[in-house]
Amino acid sequence: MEPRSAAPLDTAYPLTDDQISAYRQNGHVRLDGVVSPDEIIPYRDAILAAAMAHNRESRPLEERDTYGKAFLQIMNLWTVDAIVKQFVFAKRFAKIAADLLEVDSVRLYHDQALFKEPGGGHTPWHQDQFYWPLADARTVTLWMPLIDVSAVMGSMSFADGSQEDGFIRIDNEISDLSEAFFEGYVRGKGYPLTAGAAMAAGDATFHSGWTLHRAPGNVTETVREVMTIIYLPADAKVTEPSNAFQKADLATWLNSAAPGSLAEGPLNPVLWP
Ligand SMILES: O=C(O)CCC(=O)C(=O)O
Repeated sequence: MEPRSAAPLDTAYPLTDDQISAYRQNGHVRLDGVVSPDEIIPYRDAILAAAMAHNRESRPLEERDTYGKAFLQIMNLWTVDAIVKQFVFAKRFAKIAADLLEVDSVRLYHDQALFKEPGGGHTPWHQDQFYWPLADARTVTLWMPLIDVSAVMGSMSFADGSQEDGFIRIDNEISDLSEAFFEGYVRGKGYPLTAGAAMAAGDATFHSGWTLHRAPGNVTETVREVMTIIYLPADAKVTEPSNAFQKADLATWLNSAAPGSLAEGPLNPVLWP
């Protein structure tokens, strides 16, 4: 078999001031062509193979709850495959994250493949940082389709500016309840919505940990293959967990770091510079 290889993603993707201020204002920004169609092919193959090898969900869609129907979620694939590691550690992505967060240095929180299956359900409104035991609002997720996706495959929608509200509600994990609550909340606040749109493989959205977001179900016959990477400022600190999810994340992703100490552990290398 040919040894696998992929071109390093280390060249810069310079951001304009407008892109950085759009992110600061709206809590998300879309960046096209972060990875070229040629560059992404070997990475897509590696992420797909690793995700399928490590997926532990085998129940039919109709036996899962709303969260389970939304996507297959396979975490920290950088730890199981060298090509996936090269993707997750790409300096191009980490520099974009540092520029958007307006910090000098970022580290990894974790990665996740999020594959919305054919017939997969909607991703309810939620805030990511509800799950994270972090004392720092400056977090950002790269969300990148590995194949071209149309709007009806489940591309992301955002409530512009909602990141400013921070922690909105204590008991609001991704569920029918979070969908109902945040739908009313977003309407009540009058946030403009950025609707999900078609994206090419290698385009990306970046959203802040407190930005409200959701995605529609996948009505096509094709799996929506998406890879995500979550970045923290290198000096981000851990906070006392405020729910059971944060407690679990602290142990799983942050090496049970003590509240008040740096959010760092063997799984949280500095990726930029
Ligand atoms: O891919 C999805 O449907 C949701 C993704 C998401 O919530 C995230 O990346 O924070």
